[in-house]
Amino acid sequence: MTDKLSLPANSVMSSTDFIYGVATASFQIEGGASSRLPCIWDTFCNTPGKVADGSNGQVACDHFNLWQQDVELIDSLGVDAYRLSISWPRVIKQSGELNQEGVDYYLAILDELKARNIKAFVTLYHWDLPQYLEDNGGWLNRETAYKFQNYADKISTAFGDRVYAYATLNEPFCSAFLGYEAGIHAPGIKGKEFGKKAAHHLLLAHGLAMQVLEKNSPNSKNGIVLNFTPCYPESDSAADIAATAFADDYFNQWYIKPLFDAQYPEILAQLPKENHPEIQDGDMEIISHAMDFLGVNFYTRAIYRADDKEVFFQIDPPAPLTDIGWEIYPKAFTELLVSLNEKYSLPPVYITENGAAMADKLIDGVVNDQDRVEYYQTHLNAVNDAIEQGVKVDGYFAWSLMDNFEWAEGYLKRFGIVYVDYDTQVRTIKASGLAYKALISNR
Ligand code: GCO
Repeated sequence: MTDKLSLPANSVMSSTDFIYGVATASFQIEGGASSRLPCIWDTFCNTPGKVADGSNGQVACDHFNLWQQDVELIDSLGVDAYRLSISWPRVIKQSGELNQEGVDYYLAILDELKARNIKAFVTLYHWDLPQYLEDNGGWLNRETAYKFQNYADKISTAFGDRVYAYATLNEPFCSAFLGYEAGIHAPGIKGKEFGKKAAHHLLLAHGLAMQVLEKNSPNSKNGIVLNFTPCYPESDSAADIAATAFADDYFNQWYIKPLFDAQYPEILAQLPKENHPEIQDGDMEIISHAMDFLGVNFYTRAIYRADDKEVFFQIDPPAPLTDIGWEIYPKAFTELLVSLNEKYSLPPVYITENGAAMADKLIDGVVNDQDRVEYYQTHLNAVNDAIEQGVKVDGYFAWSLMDNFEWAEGYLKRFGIVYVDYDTQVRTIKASGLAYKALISNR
């Protein structure tokens, strides 16, 4: 085990041009729920049995009130950039007009970041869909894509030149599959006939938002953030390999291929008609709008075997596991980046999330999370390996700045490089945070 993070001196990642940042999302940290409209995660949290610890986002890390000290904390880590998301129900009224109070909240944060020379990476949609839109069908309703375009249009106009990079969506796979097919994330809808429909409207929303971002914010870098869980076969058998390729198309390529190739993976033809997305003329052209960057989130891989009933079956991940049960397998990170670079003509890539939940203990004011330091070291190495194999990666964001509301896991899983005591809201930089800070300042 090491308590330091380091990279070779001649690595691109050791240059001051390489952007290091920390990431958060509005619903996971803000709280301040009474000064915004309800979102689908409020409703989901209020449904018994949906969130492991029965918690919600009413207070979270109270970042709504503590944002000034949190920006100071971010600055104290010496990072180049901060990735945050905007709460749609905080900034847009049900009428579709801006809610100036909500906008002012973010303007103050963005101005403070600018004053401290920290680049703002703004995500427009990190899963907190206004509940009134869900009541109207949510992402199963094509209309929601146009509502998103209106939101993107208004907010990017209001933000002016304060934003370094805009991501339209965070992880449309999670919104579509976990939210509308597996039903384990908000809005908790379950059924194979829904997932790809929701995905299509999300991707359409992305393309429509790219149009207005390009117009309103031509100087920012505009793109999307996708998550990937690379798929590996359990054995070398032809059946396992074929099943794994299907899973990869279903979970991963489904969200990237339309962006670069203007089409869905070929497995579309194998899906029952009732599960197909509703594609209208011109949609794929809108979806494949050119982007300035691709954001890649990576945590783990998945292993599959062939299954007679379901095509593929995901086996339990082998050790070593993080505290959330995800296998630690950094090699998949390198292989993912290299394979995406081979398959698609990628714009520059930012690693917009990478990190680990660990069973942290605050002892005498210290969190000695050497396991997380080790995770970061091996994954930074993996990104470096991909760069050496020709992938253009321009930055890396640790997920997360601080412990926060981990969706269906509530507050039970800690991903931060800063520890949060939820009773007192005291923040304590963990050993991993100190190591990250040293890595950045020693460049
Ligand atoms: C994500 C999510 C984060 C999660 C993290 C760990 O974008 O997947 O953005 O919100 O907290 O991934 O599960």
